[in-house]
Amino acid sequence: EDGLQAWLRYAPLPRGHHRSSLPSRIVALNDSSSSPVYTAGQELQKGILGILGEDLEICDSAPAGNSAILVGTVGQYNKVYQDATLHPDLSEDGFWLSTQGTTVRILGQNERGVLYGAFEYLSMLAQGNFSTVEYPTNPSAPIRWTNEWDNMDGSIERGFAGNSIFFDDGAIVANLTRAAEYARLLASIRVNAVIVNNVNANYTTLQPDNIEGLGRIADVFRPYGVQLGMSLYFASPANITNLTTYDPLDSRVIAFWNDKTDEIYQRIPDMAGYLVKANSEGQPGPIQYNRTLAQGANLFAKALKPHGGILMFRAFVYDQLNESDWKADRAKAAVDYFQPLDGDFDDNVVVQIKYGPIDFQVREPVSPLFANLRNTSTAIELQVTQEYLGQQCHVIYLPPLWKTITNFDLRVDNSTSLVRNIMTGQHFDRPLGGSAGVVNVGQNTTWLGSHLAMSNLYAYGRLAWDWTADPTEILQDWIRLTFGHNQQVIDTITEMSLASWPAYENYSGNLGIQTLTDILYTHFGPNPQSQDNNGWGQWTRADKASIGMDRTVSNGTGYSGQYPPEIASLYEDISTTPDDLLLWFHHVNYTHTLTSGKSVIQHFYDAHYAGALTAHSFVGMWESLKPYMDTERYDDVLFRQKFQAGHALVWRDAITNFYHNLSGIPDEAGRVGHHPWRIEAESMRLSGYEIYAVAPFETASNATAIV
Ligand code: BDP
Repeated sequence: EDGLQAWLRYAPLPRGHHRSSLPSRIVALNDSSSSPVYTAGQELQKGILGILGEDLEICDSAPAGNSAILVGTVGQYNKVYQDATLHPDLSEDGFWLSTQGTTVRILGQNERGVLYGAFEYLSMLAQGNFSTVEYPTNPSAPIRWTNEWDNMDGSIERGFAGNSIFFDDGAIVANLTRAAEYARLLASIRVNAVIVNNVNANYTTLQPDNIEGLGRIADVFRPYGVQLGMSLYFASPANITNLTTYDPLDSRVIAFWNDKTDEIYQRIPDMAGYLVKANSEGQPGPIQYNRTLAQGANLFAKALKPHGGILMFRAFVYDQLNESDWKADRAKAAVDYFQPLDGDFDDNVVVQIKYGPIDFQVREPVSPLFANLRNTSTAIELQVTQEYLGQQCHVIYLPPLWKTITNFDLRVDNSTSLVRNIMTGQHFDRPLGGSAGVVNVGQNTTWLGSHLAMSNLYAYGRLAWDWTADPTEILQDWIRLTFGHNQQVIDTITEMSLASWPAYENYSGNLGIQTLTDILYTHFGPNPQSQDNNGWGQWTRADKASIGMDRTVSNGTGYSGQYPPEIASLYEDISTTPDDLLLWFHHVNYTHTLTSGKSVIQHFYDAHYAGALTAHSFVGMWESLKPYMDTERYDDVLFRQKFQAGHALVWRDAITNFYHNLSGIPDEAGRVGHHPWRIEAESMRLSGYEIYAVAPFETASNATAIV
């Protein structure tokens, strides 16, 4: 149980679940090994052997209505069974699943859909569900992608599970077994494309041998119906040709990208498209040439168009800010840059928008850009990798966070306009839309560096397919598939998971102040003062008496005015701003009273203690599962839970001490700064260790540690 099989373990179904009559064979209507229909047959065979111990043969035809699991597209099915006139209501990638006694039919709108249906059936079997069903299911959106921030040298930006499974030393790795295994996992959750290299891209990706290497990745993805996409470095023409420009309107630059794109499609005819980060965090872009972001995006969109490719263009564009300019607000940047360009993007451009206006913080309001682009296709960008959220060393089940965003009603034109309907293209009737999850899997056998973190990847795919799905049901499917059927295991992991995001918010940054993490580099431990005096525009604006960023139109940066009127007035008014976003929108005294009746500072103290206590309780909860768990995963998770419990204390004390020192306001419960029972490492008799002063001071008690 090293985690490699994730939720596709096909563990034997415990006794008591078995059902007597099973279909007696598998009929796969395409026997070419690169076909997802062929893969579906293989996967069913392997899964049923594991789950039920039956070794079914695979054949390519059988009389209709026979005892068989039949897999194929609707087209293939109706061709073979000429009397059949089955036309389930399917859209692209959708499938129809029918289980009637020993006749099971899994028909896809396309081959990828067939494989999705096979995985759905296997998931039912693995969970002991033998019910009779017959239904079609279709995706919420065509774009259900992951982004991997893998560098060509094999490192991964914000990856916490070892080096890349795709790249090493400037090239594509020779052994792509893990890449194929990853595609299998993704197909089982209906993710249909992967951007394999970092948004902070490198022009070397475009060298002929690397295109060939990317072609090899696409080859191992293909049997799983997963398409490959790639990130581009905007200034590439000026790096790999003798051009001295990368101006998107220069005909030589246009020719370069057209030719390069043709070359790539020659090797990878089904390439999904490109992802471009331009004019952001030092990346070059069209603005260097006084061209608009839309002109920059359309350069690639036009090159992709003849091949059916999609250009994902990131809305994460902002400038370094001058901290002394109190009206400067990075949260406003995306709307400022993109709203004036609405309607200027080609039809195969999708603007990829992070869920909040800043950057994957523990709590952010919805990015107002979703309400500001009516004539542009959009997709939401989420992070499965927990960059600001504990980096897989803290357990956080993310779907409840995602749901606060996707279920949010932006009230465009004063009527219902849920983010999930905007980003899927439905609301503004756009041809494209969907989601990109930044996953950053690595070579670690657990994929993400932590067994429990995989619930987030599983849930990402399930939600991308259906944003109305329930996070708890998804979670419990994942638990059964990953850890088995024991009710205590299911209940305990559910309880931990559902308590996890609120706990992390409590001890890392609450009331909308953002994750008070080290903002300048690691994004990991507490470092509240790094939030101010930096050009990155993530500011607490805390002083001796008050805290929070006034983003109102009347007194602040004007950010709240970027929302449609009903939402703008909700946030403009301190009395209607929800407490959990109070400090995002308003600058208040520490003594300001929340709707709970507590002061802001007392809430800070209490929440940090409560959050740390919850994190501590996870250790005991996990220990209670020891009798029902394999040692390998039990030990691995226990180690992480103990780390989290300790790190939550570091967080608690760092943040409470910091604001206690700054405000001088005592904790009503007398806890902050008083831990008489604590034994400091530096007070012990030391041999082989030295005491050293820690900076920032509040990350260690007494500002000292041992080394
Ligand atoms: C920031 C990450 C950085 C990414 C950037 C992005 O720290 O590594 O390159 O976002 O999304 O949060 O482009």
